[in-house]
Amino acid sequence: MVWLGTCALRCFHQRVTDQPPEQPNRPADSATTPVGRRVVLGMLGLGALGVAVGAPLSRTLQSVLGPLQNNDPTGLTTLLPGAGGWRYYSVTSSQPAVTTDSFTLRVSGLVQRPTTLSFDDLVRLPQTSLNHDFQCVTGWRVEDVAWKGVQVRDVLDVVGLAPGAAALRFTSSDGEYTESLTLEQAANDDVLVATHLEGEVVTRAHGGPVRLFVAPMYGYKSLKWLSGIEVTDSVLPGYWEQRGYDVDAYVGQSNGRSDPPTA
Ligand SMILES: Nc1nc2c(c(=O)[nH]1)N[C@H]1C(S)=C(S)[C@@H](COP(=O)(O)O)O[C@H]1N2
Ligand SMILES: [Mo]
Repeated sequence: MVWLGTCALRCFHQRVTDQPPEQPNRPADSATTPVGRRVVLGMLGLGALGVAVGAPLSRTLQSVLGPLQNNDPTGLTTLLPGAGGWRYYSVTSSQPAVTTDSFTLRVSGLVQRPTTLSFDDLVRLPQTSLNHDFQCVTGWRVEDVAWKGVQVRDVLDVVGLAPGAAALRFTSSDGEYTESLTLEQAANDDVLVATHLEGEVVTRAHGGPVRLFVAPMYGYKSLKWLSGIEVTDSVLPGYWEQRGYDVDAYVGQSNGRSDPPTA
């Protein structure tokens, strides 16, 4: 079983790196789906193993998997401890250390008033709370997560759109990860600059103090450690989208997957 779990991560690694970066948006058939059924089954096996044998072997497994951590381009390194099904993802090996005091969000590009917002500025804008499942494209889901933050469209109201504005490019203080949305997608009620998760300021591991939450789409759209929103004239594919995942990432209607709708 240990072997199975390790293999699953390796297979996942290989499957993803096999995606030619020069072919974004490849249709996801069984041969090219970024994350295949075998991998999901393997991951289930890994999870079940932890449950079946308890902590000591999990720790052993962790030390076996440790060396993979910085090499796994999926960023999947560990299950977040005690976190109800959440996995920890980062494509970088270190986590940005941003606090509510040091946090800034630069909103720029095709806007009338380029602006830098602090954490307190965000808290003073209209607040939106909602409960919604979080679904990763590799198959795991955390149900009924309590989110709070500012709707992206309320942030855009602060800066005002300039002529030609059509899309948003999000950047992370990890210096690597990027995401994108059309303005139309970003205008939905359930697309948040999230400051709170389950009633607390978003933790560092979850991309805090401020991350994106794009409720209708797969988890990779919900960029962690948000540091910038640039208004652009067209959609610039994000980190995983340059590696074969769909730009329009609606749950159950993209990436060749048929997950039941999130709620
Ligand atoms: N900056 C950054 N944001 C990211 C990622 C990442 O690797 N780096 N991974 C994405 C993916 S694939 C998922 S499923 C979620 C995971 O969020 P979590 O680490 O809070 O579980 O974050 C998304 N946002
Ligand atoms: Mo994900």
